[in-house]
Amino acid sequence: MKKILVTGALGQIGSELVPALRQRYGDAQVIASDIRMPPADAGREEPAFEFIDCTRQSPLRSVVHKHEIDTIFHLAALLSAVAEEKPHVAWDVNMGGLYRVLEVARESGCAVFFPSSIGAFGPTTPKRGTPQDTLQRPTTMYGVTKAAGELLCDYYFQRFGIDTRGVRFPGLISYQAPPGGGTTDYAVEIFYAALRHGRYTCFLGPDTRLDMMYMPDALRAVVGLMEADPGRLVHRNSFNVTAMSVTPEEIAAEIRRHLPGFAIDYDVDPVRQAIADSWPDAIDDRAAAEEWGWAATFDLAEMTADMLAKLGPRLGADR
Ligand code: NAD
Ligand code: AKB
Repeated sequence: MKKILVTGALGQIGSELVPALRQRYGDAQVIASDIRMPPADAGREEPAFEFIDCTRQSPLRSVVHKHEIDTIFHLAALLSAVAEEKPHVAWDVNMGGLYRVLEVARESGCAVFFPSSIGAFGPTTPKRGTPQDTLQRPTTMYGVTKAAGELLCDYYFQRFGIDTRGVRFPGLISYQAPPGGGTTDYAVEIFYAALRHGRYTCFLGPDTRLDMMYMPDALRAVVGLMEADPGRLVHRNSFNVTAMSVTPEEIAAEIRRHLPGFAIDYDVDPVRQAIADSWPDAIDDRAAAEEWGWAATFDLAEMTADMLAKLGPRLGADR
């Protein structure tokens, strides 16, 4: 039976991955952790939570021993836009945290899931049909830590036999928790703004094309890869995965099919636009399909319909 630790569990992915893992493996099998404490809202009890700063090895080690953890889903990180504001902190958290997680995994024999990103690519990477194995010269601190993290995970597998696995996620779209300060956050904000105000001012230009994925597909990717037969995995770390390649104009047009009055305008943030321009337009995820059966289920139309249907009542309930 798996015993799982999730770091960065209160973020956009963790707040949905933890319940999904608990549903699959049992509540007692999944320990959530973060450098923040869970919100103290009545009626929502966190069954198993540990406060962990992932840059500190001894608390990590103690929690892994205390709960006899055998698998770590290491989500704690600073995202691309925040990392450009605080590059030194991003290096400490993204690289220092991963290194310490891998060291504890080496000591205890844990498997590790590490999410890389389309941010691990750079302006010299082929932009369309970006191959699984290709040129990676990222020009952001986030991308530097993701590309180095992919290599470090490969190293721990090859040198120490640690079962490291990972995907390169595109921008993730979800309605449970807000995004944490990335370049693709607009693709979540646009739905909140559409439902609350009927309009949205986008910080990326109208034709900025990036890969995106709806959260249910992202959760399936994590579980699918971690449960895959290791004998079939050629790449192990940093599999390209995607579900759609879209622009702000295209998402806005799809929202308008449900909310005809929705309006979008643009106030481009040069920092986030430069980051987006350095990333691919559309990545090729055939290696993930061939090696562990990956296939996305939500396209732009299906994701938009589901987002609006699920988010609407939640925002209504908040008001
Ligand atoms: P997020 O910013 O929403 O959450 C990150 C969490 O890490 C936060 O809850 C934060 O409190 C926690 N954290 C920060 N510093 C910490 C520390 N020192 N110790 C412990 N916890 C700390 O991020 P997310 O969107 O949930 O992303 C999770 C992972 O997936 C990250 O590695 C991110 O790079 C990667 N990823 C995310 C996306 C996306 O679109 N969300 C896309 C590609 C890759
Ligand atoms: C970000 O924009 O930083 C993340 C990512 C694609 O890695 N959403």
